[in-house]
Amino acid sequence: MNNTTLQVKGMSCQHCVNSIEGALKEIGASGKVDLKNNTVDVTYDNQLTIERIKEAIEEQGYDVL
Ligand SMILES: [Cu+2]
Repeated sequence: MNNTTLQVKGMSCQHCVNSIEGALKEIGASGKVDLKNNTVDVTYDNQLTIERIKEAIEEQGYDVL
């Protein structure tokens, strides 16, 4: 398993948390949003790439820094 923490811009409430964590789950990753630090902690296996993960978050309307 790979683990990475991404800085994500635009997350503000529980809706954002659900959108992002849901989108990550959909592609087979597991994400944990930290609203206070504007980060998403992502765990994923080698079937996925960091590019795919960023894309899934950006598709929800957030900017990955
Ligand atoms: Cu929100």
